[in-house]
Amino acid sequence: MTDADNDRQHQLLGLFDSPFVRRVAVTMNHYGIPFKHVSLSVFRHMDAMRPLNPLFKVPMLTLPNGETLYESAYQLDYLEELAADRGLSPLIPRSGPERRQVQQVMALAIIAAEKSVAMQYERNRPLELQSPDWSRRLRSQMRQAFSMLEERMEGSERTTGNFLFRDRLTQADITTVAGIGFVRYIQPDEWPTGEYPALESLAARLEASEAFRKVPLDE
Ligand SMILES: N[C@@H](CCC(=O)N[C@@H](CS)C(=O)NCC(=O)O)C(=O)O
Repeated sequence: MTDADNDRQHQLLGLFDSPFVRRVAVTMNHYGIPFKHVSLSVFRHMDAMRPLNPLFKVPMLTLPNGETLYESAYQLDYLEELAADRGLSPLIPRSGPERRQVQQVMALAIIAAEKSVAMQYERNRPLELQSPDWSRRLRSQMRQAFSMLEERMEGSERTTGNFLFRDRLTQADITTVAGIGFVRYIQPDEWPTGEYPALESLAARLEASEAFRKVPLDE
């Protein structure tokens, strides 16, 4: 591949330990869309990040035409369009009640991820400024969201489903497993091992897939 070809690739900015960056990366792998990963931290590499992304918000996806997209939901929206153009089966149903249902389970996964990221920010503050009440609230919101996902996954398993929507892999599975990966990697003490067995087995299956293995949390 020449330098010019490389310049025309998609480029994804942000560390894979971010559940938002990782869900976009896994989705690109799933659809077979090559991308260059720019592995910079919004906190530790601010000087290198500034000229690329002065908002210091990741993921940021740069398209081959140079356009930049912020917010993982809009990036996934774009990837769904690309997948449709290529005749690939969608991870988010294109219309109707199925679309809403998948999106609402994705919403649970996003709430779980957002709350765990917020807990991490709280932990990064000086000890004397941290609020135990606030952390407790975030923890209980995160666990509530995971419990609701667990309930859904148990229901699916009862009908021998391997995914949140029976036998169909959707973006709800990818986002959920990216969130679980984040908690277990960054805040292992916050993952209540054994409390969400159906989610744990979903995570084990997906983490073993090529799309996930290609985006290790520590890269
Ligand atoms: N809603 C955003 C959330 C992204 C997000 O919170 N990213 C974190 C990293 S996990 C970040 O950029 N943090 C730096 C900051 O918010 O200043 C998305 O889905 O893209």
